[in-house]
Amino acid sequence: MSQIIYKNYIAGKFQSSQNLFDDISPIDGSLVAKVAEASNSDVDKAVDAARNAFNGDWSNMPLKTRCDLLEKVALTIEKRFDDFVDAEVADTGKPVNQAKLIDIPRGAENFRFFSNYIKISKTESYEMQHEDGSKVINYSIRKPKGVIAIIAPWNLPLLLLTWKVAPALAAGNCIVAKPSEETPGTATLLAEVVDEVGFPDGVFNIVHGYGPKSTGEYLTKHHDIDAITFTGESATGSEIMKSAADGVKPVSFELGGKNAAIIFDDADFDAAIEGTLKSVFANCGQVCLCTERVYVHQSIYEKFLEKFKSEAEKITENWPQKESLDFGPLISKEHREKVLKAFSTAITDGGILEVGGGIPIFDDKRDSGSWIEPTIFTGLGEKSDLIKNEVFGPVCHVTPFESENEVLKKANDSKYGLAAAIWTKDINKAHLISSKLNVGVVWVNSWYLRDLRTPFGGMKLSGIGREGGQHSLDFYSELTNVCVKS
Ligand code: NAD
Ligand code: 6OD
Repeated sequence: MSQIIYKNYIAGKFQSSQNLFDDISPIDGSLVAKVAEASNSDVDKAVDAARNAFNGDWSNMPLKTRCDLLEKVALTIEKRFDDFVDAEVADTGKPVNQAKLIDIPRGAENFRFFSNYIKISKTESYEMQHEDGSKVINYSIRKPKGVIAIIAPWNLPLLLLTWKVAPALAAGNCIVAKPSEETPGTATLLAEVVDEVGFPDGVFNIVHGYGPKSTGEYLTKHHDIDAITFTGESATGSEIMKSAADGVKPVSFELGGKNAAIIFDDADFDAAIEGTLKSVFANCGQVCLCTERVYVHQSIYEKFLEKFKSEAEKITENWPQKESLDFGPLISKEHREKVLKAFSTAITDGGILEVGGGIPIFDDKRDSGSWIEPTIFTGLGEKSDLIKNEVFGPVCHVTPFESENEVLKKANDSKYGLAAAIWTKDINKAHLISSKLNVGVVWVNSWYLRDLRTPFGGMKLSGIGREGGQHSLDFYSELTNVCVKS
């Protein structure tokens, strides 16, 4: 079979590059594809193409025509559903079932949702009276910002890329997007879809490459972009903010988390076990919303820990195509090194390894992949590294608590503020605790239930701004107020 090359998509054309880098499968370490690293001059061409398209066809296109194109993108992703699933699974190793149920349908839905949402979005208008008795009307007009630089991560590659691309395009912007170097596949397929659907050249550009001293850094420092939207690590967010500073470019950041789950003694026990297993181990713990700190009321702590451990031990690690697979590998061997380091630090700090902690042995090609065991720790103090720092792997620490005040204090004692899950049948308690948690998203008796109209994002090191519905449109547009005296 001939070697796949993932090319850049610039000004409506697929282009290779002098530098090709390897896209490696985390399943078995095999080569998935060669990827064309965009040079500085490729990024310049992409930004120029986006600027020309913005000044030309795109921002002047009637809203309905623009929205029809976005809807066609959703339909074409659905038409090529299996290609997208295969590419996402090859790059990430995630279970096929997960790619089929979450990643790819949500990738399509992001386009459909924003294509519809932009049509019902509103602006403000106010009436007042001038002192001379005449009427004054203020109204605001929404305008696209221009050229948006998009930097995306590897954990939910299509879902998180399109979560930014779709509202940016819907609002009338043109984009230059850099997917993660770990997961270039579905972004390249998305470029094929955009090409097939017939967008004007330059509206949508994909540039591949690394972050620091490569495509990502050059793009975010580019003088001719109008805003930067980024999802990834908090430390990378800090670097990108520095890149944005000289041009005072607006930034929208979805960053890391160290999310708590709080299980009260009146919770539906089985639902709390099932939900917490999902929130800790989904996508091999590589979702920014994953729970890494589990606080359980002391009256049910022993029972909870025993059941939680026995269910975690049943998690199966298999080839992605197998129905029985619950759990894929980590994204890379480098990332696995970081996760294993967090485990060894936890042990040095006095943590008790309750489940997992190592690398599974398969005696087949998967031993060359980046698999890891689902892992549970107990016994650590609140100041230890495992409780304080994001691991971004399939691991949590379980701690007993006695009172609401105590657990609130512990849950809030974090430099992050992304998400939390609360498990209780007492809805008044759920409302009260939710109002006191310093996070952007709280799930009550559930986890990762999404309504795309709601504000999504984090506080503190977890991000800047909110995305979703009106919040996305607010970032991707500027408002002009018009004051009319009659
Ligand atoms: P990362 O920060 O390493 O990389 C993300 C992207 O940034 C990649 O495309 C990378 O090439 C690029 N990049 C890196 N350095 C750059 C630089 N100096 N300038 C420009 N671009 C640069 O993140 P990751 O490892 O891909 O993703 C995992 C992290 O992302 C975790 O911390 C996770 O919590 C976070 N995350 C947050 C959310 C959220 O919604 N809050 C969602 C997904 C992931
Ligand atoms: O579901 C979403 O819209 C979203 N932004 C999820 C983020 C997941 C983080 O890994």
